[in-house]
Amino acid sequence: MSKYSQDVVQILHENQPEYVSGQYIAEQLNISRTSVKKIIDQLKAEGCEINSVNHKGHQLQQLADTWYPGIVEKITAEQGFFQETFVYPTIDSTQLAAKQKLVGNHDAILVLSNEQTKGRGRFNRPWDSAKGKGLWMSAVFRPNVPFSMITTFNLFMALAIRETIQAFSIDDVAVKWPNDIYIGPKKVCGFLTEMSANSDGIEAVICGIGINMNQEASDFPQEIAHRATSIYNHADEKIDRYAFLTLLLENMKTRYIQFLTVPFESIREEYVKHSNIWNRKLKFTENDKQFSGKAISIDKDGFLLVEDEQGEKHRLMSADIDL
Ligand code: BTX
Repeated sequence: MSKYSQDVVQILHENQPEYVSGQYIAEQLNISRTSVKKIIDQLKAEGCEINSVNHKGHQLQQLADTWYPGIVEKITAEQGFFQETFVYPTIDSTQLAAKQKLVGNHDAILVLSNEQTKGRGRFNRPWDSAKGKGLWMSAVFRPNVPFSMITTFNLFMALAIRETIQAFSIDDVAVKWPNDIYIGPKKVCGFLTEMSANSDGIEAVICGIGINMNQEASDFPQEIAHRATSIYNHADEKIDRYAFLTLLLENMKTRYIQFLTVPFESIREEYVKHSNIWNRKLKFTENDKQFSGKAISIDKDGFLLVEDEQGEKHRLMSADIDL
């Protein structure tokens, strides 16, 4: 891959939907027109749809299913929230990378990878993160808030993620408290919030988000195929990963500011309305304990109130729920 291919793709992207001449690109990058032609051929080979017309030039129609760092950085720069952005073609886990990056600075950081080889959910469970199919990302926030507020962070982020997926899905998208987003009976996204703290207080909150964007049903490993879905399965067309990322980051920023400025109480009704756990029998696993029951409500601190089959009440901060 030529070291100029990132620049070429950025020029084409900035000028979309216009045609850009090979001559113009060559001049901008101080390379030959033959080199430009080779790079354009490479970009087409990796999946970019580019119209090349004699005497007109090259018109980008669609980017390949990958993250081009320059384009991601442009999105984050325009948005002005994350000071540092790291983009990888492949990595073990964006969550591990984010935890390493946050040491020694105070920045808000975004880590994205086109593929994860060791994506992890809660309790170290594997998270399937196929190459080019989803959004595998970790975001580091630096809230200056008391420990007690952190329990609700996840709930604000849940709404940001839900409304972004809903903007691309024909079918209803719901939050499954506390860590998943569902379309119908299947999981389309899992996310988790971890915290790094020292004796002075919270150092960082690291939010890891895995969203199935463009998988076909047959792309999922057999173990999860019956309970995983992608947004594409509920949309008319392939999800444009850059449009999706732009909206997600905007929604996360808005919900983050809300998290800092208003109590969970102000979004509780909205959260409850978009949750899929009401009026049904559920199986809960909390630590090693299992019981069946029903969800009654979410309290002002974001804890789930549950009544088990014996009529006993529980107040859960986190749990696994089988629908
Ligand atoms: P979780 O523990 O609630 O969910 C993990 C469970 O979800 C797995 O045990 C499996 O049954 C199922 N699962 C695994 N992969 C998928 C998938 N692609 N789609 C649907 N279901 C699946 C939820 O954990 C939190 C997941 C966070 C993942 C992100 S990706 C970016 C960041 N990096 C990283 O390593 N983790 C986070």
